[in-house]
Amino acid sequence: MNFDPTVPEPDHHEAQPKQGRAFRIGIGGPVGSGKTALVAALCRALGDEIDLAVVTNDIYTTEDADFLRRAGVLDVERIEAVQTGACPHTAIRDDITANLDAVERLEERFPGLELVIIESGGDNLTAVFSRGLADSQVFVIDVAGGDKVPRKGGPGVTTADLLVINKIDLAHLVGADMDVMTSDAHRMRGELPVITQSLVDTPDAPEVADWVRKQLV
Ligand SMILES: Nc1nc2c(ncn2[C@@H]2O[C@H](COP(=O)(O)OP(=O)(O)O)[C@@H](O)[C@H]2O)c(=O)[nH]1
Ligand SMILES: [Mg+2]
Repeated sequence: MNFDPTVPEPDHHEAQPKQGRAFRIGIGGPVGSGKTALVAALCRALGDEIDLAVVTNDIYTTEDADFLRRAGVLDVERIEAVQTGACPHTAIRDDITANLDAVERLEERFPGLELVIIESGGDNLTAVFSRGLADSQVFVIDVAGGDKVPRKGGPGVTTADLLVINKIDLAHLVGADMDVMTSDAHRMRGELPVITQSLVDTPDAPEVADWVRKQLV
């Protein structure tokens, strides 16, 4: 089969008009790269200034939603969990109704809602959000996967509105060369932004929080 992982699958949904509803930011990336930790960081950093809520996507459980509820970063009423079944990719790309329903429940519950952060279940480098679900998307990879990951490409790395290279505190332990990783990332992405961070060193993800603020103006 002639499968090219750098070419995104077709998007069957149109971008939605943004007036009169909360802005939606999708956070995708491989399992374990730090998506839930980033969501928690953004809730801490932005929760007091932005009326926000979160949708998590998990394959069989509500683990990410449970983690966020336990972490106490957001009122539990502001967290909705979607269970995606075997293919987490489908729920953010092809059949997005469960996610749109979750967003709608949050908007009904909080009429002034300004931002919904949607965390994908995450499978691999090919998972990206439909533009019908996310207005803007962040792709999170980590250094533990090795410094080759950005140059492997895939639509998440090449097309996401923001690429986050997370866990840079671990770079020296896994022998990942940050210069190689960031220069490859910039080469693959052209003008699109790249942020490197460690949620251990900067638990409130200040640079990503600033990027989110700019999305909302
Ligand atoms: N050392 C280090 N660990 C991190 C960082 N960010 C997240 N983690 C840890 O990585 C693991 C996976 O994170 P999680 O947010 O659950 O990943 P997800 O599967 O992408 O949602 C957790 O144990 C986090 O505490 C980081 O910047 N540095
Ligand atoms: Mg997660």
